[in-house]
Amino acid sequence: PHGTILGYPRIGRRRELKRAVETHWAGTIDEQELRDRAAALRRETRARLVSLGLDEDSAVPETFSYYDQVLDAALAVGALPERFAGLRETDGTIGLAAEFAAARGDGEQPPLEMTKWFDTNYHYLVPEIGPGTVFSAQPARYAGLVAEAAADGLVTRPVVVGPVTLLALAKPDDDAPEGFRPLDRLDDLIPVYREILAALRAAGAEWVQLDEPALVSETLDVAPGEVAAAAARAYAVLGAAEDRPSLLVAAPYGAPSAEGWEALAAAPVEAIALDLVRGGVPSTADGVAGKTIVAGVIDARNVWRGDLDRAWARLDQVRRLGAAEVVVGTSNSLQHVPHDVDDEPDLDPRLKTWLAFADQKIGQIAVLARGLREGRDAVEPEIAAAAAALADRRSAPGVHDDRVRARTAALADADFERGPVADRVASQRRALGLPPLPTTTIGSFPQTGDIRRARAAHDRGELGTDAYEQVLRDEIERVIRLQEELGLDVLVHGEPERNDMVQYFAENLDGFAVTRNGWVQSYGSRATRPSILWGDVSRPAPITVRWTTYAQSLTPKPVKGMLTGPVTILAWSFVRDDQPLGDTARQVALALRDEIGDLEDAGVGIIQVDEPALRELLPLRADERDAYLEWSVGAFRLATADAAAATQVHTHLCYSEFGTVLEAISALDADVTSIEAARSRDELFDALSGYERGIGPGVWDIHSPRVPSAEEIAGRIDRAVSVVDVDRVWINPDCGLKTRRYEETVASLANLVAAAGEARETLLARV
Ligand code: THG
Ligand code: ZN
Repeated sequence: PHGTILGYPRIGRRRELKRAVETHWAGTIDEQELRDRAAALRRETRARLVSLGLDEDSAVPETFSYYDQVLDAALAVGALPERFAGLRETDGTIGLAAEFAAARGDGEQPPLEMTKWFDTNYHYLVPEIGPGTVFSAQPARYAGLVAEAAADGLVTRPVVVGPVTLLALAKPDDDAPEGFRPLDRLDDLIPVYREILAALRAAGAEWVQLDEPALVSETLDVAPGEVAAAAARAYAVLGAAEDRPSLLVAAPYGAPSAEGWEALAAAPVEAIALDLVRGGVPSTADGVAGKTIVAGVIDARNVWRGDLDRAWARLDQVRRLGAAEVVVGTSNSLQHVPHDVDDEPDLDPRLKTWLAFADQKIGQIAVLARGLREGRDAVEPEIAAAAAALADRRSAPGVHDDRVRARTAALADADFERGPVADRVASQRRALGLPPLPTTTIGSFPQTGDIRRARAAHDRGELGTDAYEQVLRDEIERVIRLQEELGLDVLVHGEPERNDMVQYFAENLDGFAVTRNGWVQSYGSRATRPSILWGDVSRPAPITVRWTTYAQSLTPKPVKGMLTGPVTILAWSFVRDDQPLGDTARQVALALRDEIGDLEDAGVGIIQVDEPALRELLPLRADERDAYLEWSVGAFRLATADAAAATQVHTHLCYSEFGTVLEAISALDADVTSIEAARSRDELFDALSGYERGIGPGVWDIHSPRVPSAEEIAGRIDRAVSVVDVDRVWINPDCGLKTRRYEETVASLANLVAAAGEARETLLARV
């Protein structure tokens, strides 16, 4: 083909897959019905991609997954952890029951760990591989898709996470000895991939795409040189296989390391896909001359209408590399952007002309592909239209706001500094009078069907604002009473007024737009609608103050004010690409700084500024990390530094790999940090030893419906106080409770409070 994309959203334009999967989990539809609905969704998707211009053979990728593409690859090579072995089908194959159990846990069996996929907001399941893992090819999940498309007369290109990335992302299983690395199993894995390739060819695939983003990352446990060497080995063997489709190896999310590029160029594969938005055009290397380069010039990480003139220039540069053929492509899979701008009736029409979601990006690909086929002249009008939209955006009101710019320009170092920690600890102890091992939650309480329905009715104009707000106040009162009954020490209002912790702020700040159908998969069946940050940011009016003060009016116990931090607001939005991220972050930080001032004026003594995404935005390349940490930590400090010494500033971080950002976490200068621990406890405790601020390592994994026993929680508390000074330890779940049900919430929090109470008594007995 002349143009292609590396992947497409699989959740469905109206989240059809979510509905199907979740009703199956609820037992409402059986497996066959789920499979039928998924097949219908795939057919519709393929037809759409063809109609958008991906109408050549192998231009349409098969990137469907019921849950996660990394899990799919692990299961396709037979790497199902032993604890789920009983869920294999009678013939030994791994079906949907085992797949969903691995993804979500099953009774007493914990699921695979989940962590973020490179520097995106997508989360994958971490394969567990040990010396004893028995690899066996189970290609049916991919071959079935190809056959299904072939039956409709279309040759599609299956996409599989490549063997090197699969092992580089895996973790050693429980039986692995110290020092074992999953990548040590590469030679055992390669023949299994060879079998999968043969099966795909037999099913009718002419091309297979193997995704190897490990080649661009410097944040993995394996060094770039080793990743490159592994790729050289793997693709030498796979390339030499006789019975296989043509191979496209993709290196999305950045530039491959120098060694990685050499290895790819020299490998006996037919095509290489490069991310030419994040990475530059590499220099010519041995082997390029015989290959096709899929030039990823259309940005699949943001929602801006691309600059086609610049994209064309890039294509020209790639052509000078001397490859046999150049195909226009996306920088990476479109799974990280929403489906279609035309599904957004509420967006400002002018803003819409600046945007491109997945379908519009495919339109851009189709234009450039036509240019490659027929010459640039044939597509000159489209290139000019893209340039005109960009020019309009640059000059639009709101994109530059002089008042906002004057404020950021006037910032001085002192604006980023809070007073000495010792003074803060003393003032807060006096002001708050909390017990040792204080208990709290992260902020959100379960969002009940009643709240969701009320919000939806309010959005449709069927429920008046007064009535809607009364629903919210009733819920806040219920949540406060519940926390009082449970005996928690620091209460929250539960955030019933928030649909999403970023979108809520985006709706209340100038410079942002929100979408109606702009869903992007976050993990499994869950998705978010990232906001679009298009202009200079300011806060027209206080946002959270009235909800927090209402909650505080109901109880003598302290109620935490809850804000989302500047880095997370950026990380979970589509950000503007016309100024440095650090500049945008400071604008958001100043808006939050004003909100904190207003909360303090209203008498709120504890304010949490969540930064769950701090780790998430960490650049994949080591040489970009210091600059990132500088602006991100700076933005958090700018938001919080004006708080009085007696005001206790909390923050919350999600996800593992605490160790890699521990220094940055200290530099945030928050008084208390709560952090996810459940899925990677050992690493966290190793990193925490001797930590010198307040810390709440999560003692309840809220990502699973399991209710932890008080004994289990007590064990975790023991562990925490054994590595951190007891005065600094807080007892909390490891994330917000929004997605849990009340049933599990009440039972788990009761156990958490009981375990904290016992730990306090043991401590008192000890002194
Ligand atoms: N908000 C935003 N981005 C996020 C998170 C968030 N990215 C990372 C992390 N949290 C991902 N976790 C989740 C957890 C739950 C859901 C989505 C992402 C979720 N979504 C609802 C669903 O899919 O049904 C829809 C929520 C809604 O109605 O807005 O449950 O918290 N921005
Ligand atoms: Zn969290």
